[in-house]
Amino acid sequence: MTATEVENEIGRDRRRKEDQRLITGRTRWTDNIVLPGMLHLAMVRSPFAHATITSIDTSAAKAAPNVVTVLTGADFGEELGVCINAWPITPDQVTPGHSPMPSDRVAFAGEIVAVVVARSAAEARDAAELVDVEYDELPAALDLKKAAADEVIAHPDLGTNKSAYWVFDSAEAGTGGNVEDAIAKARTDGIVIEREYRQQRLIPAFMEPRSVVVDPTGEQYVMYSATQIPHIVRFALAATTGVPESKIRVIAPDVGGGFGGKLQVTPEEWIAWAVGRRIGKPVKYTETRSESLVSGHHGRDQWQKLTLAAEKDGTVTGFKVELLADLGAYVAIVGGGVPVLGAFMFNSIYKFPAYHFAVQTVLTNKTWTDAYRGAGRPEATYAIERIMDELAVEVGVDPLVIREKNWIKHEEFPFTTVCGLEYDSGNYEAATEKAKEMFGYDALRAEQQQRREAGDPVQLGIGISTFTEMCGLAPSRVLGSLDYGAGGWEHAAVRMTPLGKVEVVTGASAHGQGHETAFSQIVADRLGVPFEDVEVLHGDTQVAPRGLDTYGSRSLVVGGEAIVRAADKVVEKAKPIAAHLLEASVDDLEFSAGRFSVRGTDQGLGIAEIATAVFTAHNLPDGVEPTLDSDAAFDPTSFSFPHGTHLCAMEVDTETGALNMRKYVCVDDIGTIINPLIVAGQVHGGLVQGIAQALWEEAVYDDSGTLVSGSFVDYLLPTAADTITFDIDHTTSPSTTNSLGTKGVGEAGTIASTPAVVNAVVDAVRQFGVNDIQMPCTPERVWRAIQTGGKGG
Ligand code: MCN
Repeated sequence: MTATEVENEIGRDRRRKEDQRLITGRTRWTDNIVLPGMLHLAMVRSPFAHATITSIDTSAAKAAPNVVTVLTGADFGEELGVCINAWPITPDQVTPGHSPMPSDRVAFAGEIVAVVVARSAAEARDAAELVDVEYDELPAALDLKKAAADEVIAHPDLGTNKSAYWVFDSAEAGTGGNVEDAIAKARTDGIVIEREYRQQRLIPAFMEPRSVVVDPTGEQYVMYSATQIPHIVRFALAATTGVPESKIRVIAPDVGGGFGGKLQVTPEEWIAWAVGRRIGKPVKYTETRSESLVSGHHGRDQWQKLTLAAEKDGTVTGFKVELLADLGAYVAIVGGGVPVLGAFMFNSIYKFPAYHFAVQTVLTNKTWTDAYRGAGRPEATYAIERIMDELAVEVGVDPLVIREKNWIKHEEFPFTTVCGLEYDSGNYEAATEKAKEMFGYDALRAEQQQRREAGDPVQLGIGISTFTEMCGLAPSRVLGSLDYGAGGWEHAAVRMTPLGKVEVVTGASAHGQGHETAFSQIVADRLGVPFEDVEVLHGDTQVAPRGLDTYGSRSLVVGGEAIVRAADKVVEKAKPIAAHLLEASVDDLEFSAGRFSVRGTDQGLGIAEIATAVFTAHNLPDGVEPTLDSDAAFDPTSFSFPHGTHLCAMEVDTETGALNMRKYVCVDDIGTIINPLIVAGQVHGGLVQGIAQALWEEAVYDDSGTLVSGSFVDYLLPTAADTITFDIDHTTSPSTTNSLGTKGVGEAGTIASTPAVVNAVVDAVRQFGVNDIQMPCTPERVWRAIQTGGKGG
């Protein structure tokens, strides 16, 4: 490999090194783990959304073949622990107690009431059917609006469903004006647009169901779990059970996706931990897909009431957002925090002079909600991008014109928004210009006009979404100011081995993002070593003891920068050794492409040779340690703010409501790109998830609180066959908050695409009086909206 190739690792299309083992079945998922004497667990779950447990008879199940025991919440008492809620968003938040296995009352259909321990998973499941639980059904709080009015109480002991009321007001915060004044002025002398949008409930659907193995037989308690957050799981177990962290090892082996859905210390993990400790043998639990859908946490589920005030020319003067957010039956680890994250994004890329945000989080008798890809930001982006289209209609201009009038100009960066966030860099003009060109915007608008005039049964809609998001979940101080339970730093270690290879240890815990490849590229670039010589270790609290895991598109901007810093320290450490071995002064050395050279001579030494010299330690300068490794933790001063412009062309058959996506263009600005191939994969996957919210996915409950869409027959998860080929490209405004200039990408596609698609659908049928269609925009909803002039959508 030449030095030029090494230098160009950043921005290079490397195939993912982890894929070989992931897609050829040569890895070991949690469910593949087999330990001597291991027992298997099956959960008995409530069929009722809300009921008192009057009795549990486990005798028949206990007598079933190869059943070791059956345990209920009462059998454990306090030993079972409680599920953690890490983020009360207000000091007076009403938070129901959350046992992993309640013994008195269930609060959602799917909640665990007993666990069967047997010699095989099949026998455990069969025996679970024999557990006889008597329930007294209670009225269930299911509808979000009715629950917010306390019509039926989800947890009778609390007396209310209202969990927390969290407000941000720019006038009070001193970041902007008074929104009520702006609205009042616009009512007399401008434009006021009021809309109510619904974010339906979604279910994170990962390829590998959740699975956990607990081994209590050694010196340490070892938990293997298909989790995004091994470090947080270890912390939670240690903090709540009194077992020191050193005695707990959590291993997330290769994990088959998470999308936020594995960002939880789950009841199943608590139960497996407690059962393993109680019986002193290794235990395994792997959920079925139906269990995953009903009891893994759900996402979104909001009503958004919006009031936008503007001058007659479309210059926005104020934006008021009132949310109802459904927490489900319990407050999950960041359940209440999701809408709070979103609060800072409703102003998106725009310069709003006044802003007011209020969210009421509400308890219901449905599965608890938490982060799902984007967490708060898709909701915010949807609201603002939908209502900006409405403003354009009111003013009578192209929706792009309204956006351009209100967005932050590229020369205005860094820009402090009405929420008090400082956006470090961006160029909305460049991304939009590029997207328009790729899309053939003017030609498609002309075709749309022709179809309208001709009364073509197939109409064309054009949807726009110009977005930004705050990701790279980090600045610990900012998270602290929001009372967020944990900090946001990330840790890395870089170690050179005796043979000159490199081990990188990261606290980020990949579950499909390709970190091993991208992080290898960073280190190969920084140390000038071949990409193949870098090994990335992660996902095991014994191997990587420090870390805060993967979510919020943070791994590259926070974890990647920690790696850069650790690698740079290794170079600094190697420098005096190189000078000593080369018999030169440190000041005369330069480091480039993996080699220390003495300026003005042809003398030099590769960093790999220095690593070997350090290992033998035969000839080191006095006082120098015989190791070539270092570590670093990074806590950025701000979030990262990727942005982009997405354009969607949608054909709508007005006679049937059938939709046909014709074109989708996205131009994202994620600063410096480490691996374009990985980024393309992230964008594609993200787009499909966002489009799925717009068109297909919805968790539906019946009147009794049963999840009707409890299988993939009814929960419409798209496949590649349901989507088109996306045209993706990038512009580059490097971030100034990390030395690589990168911004996160893991959620961008999901955040941006939902409003682009719904805007396209609404744009196609607006001439029938339609200004909203509830998601998912099924053909039936589209058809009804056309028939009723918007009322049936
Ligand atoms: N990357 C890059 N250049 C950039 C930005 C990112 O090369 N400018 C690369 C990174 O090096 C990394 C990947 O893209 O390999 C994603 O990076 P990042 O944006 O830092 O996101 P995280 O690694 O922190 O991943 C979390 C993010 C989130 S929040 C969800 S949800 C999500 C997602 O990643 N879930 C996923 N992508 C997923 N992809 C898969 N396959 N499975 C999931 O569950």
